Order: sequence, then C-alpha cells, then structure tokens
Amino acid sequence: MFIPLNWSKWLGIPENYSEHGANVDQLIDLVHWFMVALFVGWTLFFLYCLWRFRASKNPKANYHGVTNHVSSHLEIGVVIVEAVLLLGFAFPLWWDRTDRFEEVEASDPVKVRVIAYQFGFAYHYPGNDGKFGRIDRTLVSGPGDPCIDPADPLGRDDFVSGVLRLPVKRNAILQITSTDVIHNYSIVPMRIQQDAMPGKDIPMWFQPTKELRTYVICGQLCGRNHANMVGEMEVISQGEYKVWSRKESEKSRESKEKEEVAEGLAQK
Ligand SMILES: [Cu+2]
Repeated sequence: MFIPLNWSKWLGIPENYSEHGANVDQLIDLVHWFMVALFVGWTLFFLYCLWRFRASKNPKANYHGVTNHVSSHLEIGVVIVEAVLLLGFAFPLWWDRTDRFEEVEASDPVKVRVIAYQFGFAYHYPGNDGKFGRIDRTLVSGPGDPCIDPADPLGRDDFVSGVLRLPVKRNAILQITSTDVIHNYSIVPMRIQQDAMPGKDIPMWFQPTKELRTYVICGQLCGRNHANMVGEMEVISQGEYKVWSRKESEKSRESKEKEEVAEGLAQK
C-alpha cells in the first residue's frame, strides 16, 4: 500500500500520548483523505478540459462556456462533504472537550497554572493543600511571575517549577496565562494548545496516557525569539509525582518561612 491509511502517522506528527488525541488524529486523517479526493478529482477534470478544448479541434474561442450544471453539482458535493466533516466530526469533538469540563473538574485533576512570557514558560503548582494562593497581577515583578499574593496563607505551600511535571493517567487542567504579550501554549504529543492572554487564566485539559519526556512550544508568533520559545515537559508515574510535588511544596513553604524570619531580624 503506497497511500498511507493513517495520514497523521506519515505527516511527521509525533506519536499521540493523550486520551482524546486519537480523535484529533482521526479528523486529520479524514481531512487528508478528502484533500486527496479533491486533488485527484480536480486534476482529472483539468486534464479532461485540456484535451476537450484543445486548440486543434477548437480553433475559434467559445464565449458561452459550459452550459450544463456538472460543476455546480460537484461544488455542492464538496460542500456536503465539508459539512459532514464539520458537523459529524469537528463539532462533536469540540463538544466533548467543552461538555466534559465539569466532570473533569470533579475527577481530582492535577491543576497547574502556566505562565508564558518572552521567551519561556513557568509553572505554578497549588502545593500540598491543592489550592492556589490568591493571584494579584499588580504584584508582577518580572517575566513569568505567577503573581502569588504573599499575604494569602493558601499560597504559602504553592511552588513554581521551570518544567511541567504531570502524573500519567490522571486528568490535568492547565490554566494558561501570560505576563507580557499573547503566546500560545502548545503540546503536540497531547494534541492540545491554548492561547496565553495577559490578564486571563484560560483552562485547557487532557489526560496523558503514557510516561514521556517531551517539549512544549509557543504556537503564536510573539517576538524575535519566538522560534526558541521551547519548554520541557515530563509525564511521570503517579507515585513519583506525589513524592516530587510534596517535596517541592514543603521546600517552598520552608524557604518562605526562612525569608520571613530574616526580614523580621533585619527590621529589628
Ligand atoms: Cu511566545
């Protein structure tokens, strides 16, 4: 077989690692089959026209053109196939992503805030209490600052990581934001992306199905270093994740306490 059945496997798209990704790949496959049909069909039509209206048999130009409705019928056929793709595949996939959000929120998901900046990503984890500290964007001190209000006790065990670590086979809700311009947080192996808008936390969710180490990239032209805006991501076992996040959370709380003691001493 010379024509690949699964285009998505032949287009250089990395292997899928998310629960919903197979549906995205199916849509990519269908669209490519449709494009193949259009390409072959219109090419044959074009060749037919070259032959049918060749100069040797048609020395005089015909100013009336085609009088039957074959091409209109073909166009209607194309519209019908496109409507089926949109209504039968694309919309249901989108509804599944949006309608299940409440269910996903109730499934004990991992929550992480993603702060995009020129030119990188920072990750804000809620820590051991599972709750993010209050966010006050007026406190922003530099690119990628999660803007956690130090006065909020819920933020004391929050921690910030330079790498996105997620446990395997558990839903993840990422809240995407930016501290400067509009970026786009894009994880190709998870078949998902979301624009990062300054001033907003926009959720996106997925479930990694296998452990992996990969890259995340910025999918929105955002400045002169956009092409180098790459981050690291690791999907690890649930046990490893628990140990890592607990340790990071404790470390963060201890360092905040130490800072406060030092500040207190300095004031005296
Ligand atoms: Cu960017």
